[in-house]
Amino acid sequence: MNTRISLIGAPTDIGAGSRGASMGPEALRVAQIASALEGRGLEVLDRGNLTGPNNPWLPPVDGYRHLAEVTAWNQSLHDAVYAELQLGRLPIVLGGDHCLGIGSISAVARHCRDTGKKLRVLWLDAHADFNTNTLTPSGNIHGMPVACLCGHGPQQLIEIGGHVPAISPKWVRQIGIRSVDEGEKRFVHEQDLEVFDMRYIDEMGMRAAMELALALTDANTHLHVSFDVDFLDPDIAPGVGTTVRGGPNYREAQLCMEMIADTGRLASLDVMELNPALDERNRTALVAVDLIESLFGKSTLMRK
Ligand code: HAR
Ligand code: MN
Ligand code: MN
Ligand code: MN
Repeated sequence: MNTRISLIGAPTDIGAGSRGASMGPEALRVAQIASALEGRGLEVLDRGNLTGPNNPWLPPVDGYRHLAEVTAWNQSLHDAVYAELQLGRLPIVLGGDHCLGIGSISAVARHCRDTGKKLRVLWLDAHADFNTNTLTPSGNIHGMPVACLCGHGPQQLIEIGGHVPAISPKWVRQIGIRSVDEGEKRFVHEQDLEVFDMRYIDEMGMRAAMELALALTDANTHLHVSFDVDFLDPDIAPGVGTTVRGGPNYREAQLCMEMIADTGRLASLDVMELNPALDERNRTALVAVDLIESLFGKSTLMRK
């Protein structure tokens, strides 16, 4: 695995339904994300924070809230992530709300096109984030990034990576899903997204879910993890804007991360939706950092 890490802060809540994810990058730094990764033997460069428009907190227009501002943040994040990949580094995006997955993953997809890599996106989330402006109940663009990446969204968001669609739904595996809106559900089925929802994990276990989610990855696969912190059960991760009960517990989440680490193919990561304004003594940031250590190979026993 690439041992040269770049941290990119994207301090905004421009796509979210509550304010506070803009403080996510600093909370992850306070939880010592950099030294935790250095403790894994990785070289860590903290590139600091991107800047972008403030959150004007306006109602939706044509089914989108803050489309112009969301576009500006994602364009800037795309450029930053793409630059790190071109330098041969492994970008970790410190979000920020999950609308930023558009900029991050469209840059990753562009890099994969440049280098002839196959892309696999693991979307760890309570939500499918597959809404469009006609399906959305809220207009919040953090509920739309997967649809935008697959080419269903406004022109300015779907074309950020220079190729429409940025990705195919076939490249995506969603894990931990337990809150999907009615219209969104139909669209998920229609587009044939592969979803390992909580019902699947309850019945088959995290191990079976991850074996399938990681199936058919090989030495030529770029593995991108988009980690929405609300993936986790709110008992261990209360500091997010949209908690949904019944998520993976601590051990299930650890196993998920450890199985990804075992592939050795992790090449880019988003850490999204952490909301310090809703957290308790930074404990959600701390559990996120703990899990990220596992994602980079820290396991309980000396496996290798
Ligand atoms: N599905 C709802 C909506 O679109 C809630 C989306 C909440 N999204 C996130 N990201 N927190 O996963 O409005
Ligand atoms: Mn590369
Ligand atoms: Mn999300
Ligand atoms: Mn979510």
